[in-house]
Amino acid sequence: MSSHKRTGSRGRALKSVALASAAALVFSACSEEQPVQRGWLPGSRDTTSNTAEITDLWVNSWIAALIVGLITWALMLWCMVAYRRRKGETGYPRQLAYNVPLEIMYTIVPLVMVGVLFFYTNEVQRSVDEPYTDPDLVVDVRGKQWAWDFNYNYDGEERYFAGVQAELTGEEGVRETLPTLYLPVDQPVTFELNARDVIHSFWIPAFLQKRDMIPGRTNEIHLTPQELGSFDGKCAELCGEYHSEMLFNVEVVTEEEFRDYLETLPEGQLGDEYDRNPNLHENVAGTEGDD
Ligand SMILES: [Cu+2]
Repeated sequence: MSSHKRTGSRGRALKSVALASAAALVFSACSEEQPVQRGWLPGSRDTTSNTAEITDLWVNSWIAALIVGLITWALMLWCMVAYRRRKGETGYPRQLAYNVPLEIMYTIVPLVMVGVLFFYTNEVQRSVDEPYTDPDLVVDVRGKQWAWDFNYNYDGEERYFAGVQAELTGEEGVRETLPTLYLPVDQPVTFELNARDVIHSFWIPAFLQKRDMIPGRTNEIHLTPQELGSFDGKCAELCGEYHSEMLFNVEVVTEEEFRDYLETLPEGQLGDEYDRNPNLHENVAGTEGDD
């Protein structure tokens, strides 16, 4: 949402919306390194192939919520003013019970609203989660207490990066020591999200997507980075004592730079053998019937 309009003194409700959004901004920890800021959302519409759709879903949900809010506040105010106690009135006002049309109305209307939200959420989610049939790049991301391993498979070439936990000393320059995920711009990538020990969550705020990493199970994210630049990544699931230090950098670079970077990495992959329970994947996969 690019602008934040306030209409007059529409009171506490708007104020709390503003407060909530300010809090959301603070908690989403937008750093000064983020290339673009636009209102309440990090990144831009074009940061990845999915960010436009997700932005629209978010903004339109807010607009819908605001319209419902305005109607509700107006009705409440109208009741308070029109049916206030007048001078000389005593006792209770006329009591009303079992108004069937009214009850049907306030059952149906919220159902319709939930239905509409469900419909659009489902549309966007299906579109965003549509898997790539043959992505140029597959990154098997392994979350571990409290760092990240990145296994790259690019055109059949396998390379790996073994992440070491950052030491957050409060000094300058720690950012450079964080594990860094490199991605080539404009190339579809499938992230295979795995956890080595406990549940983690893979989150690049500017990409507007976040997904849990669960031991023994592989979740996926499919996207195409569309803008060059540096982004912040982090674990978004409380995973132990140093959860807050489970950070990483994301560098979206040109294809050439990406190839050069891959050359600097050792060949091979860091697979299940480094998991806390190396057999978990097979066992869980076996019971679920996927690979
Ligand atoms: Cu974690």
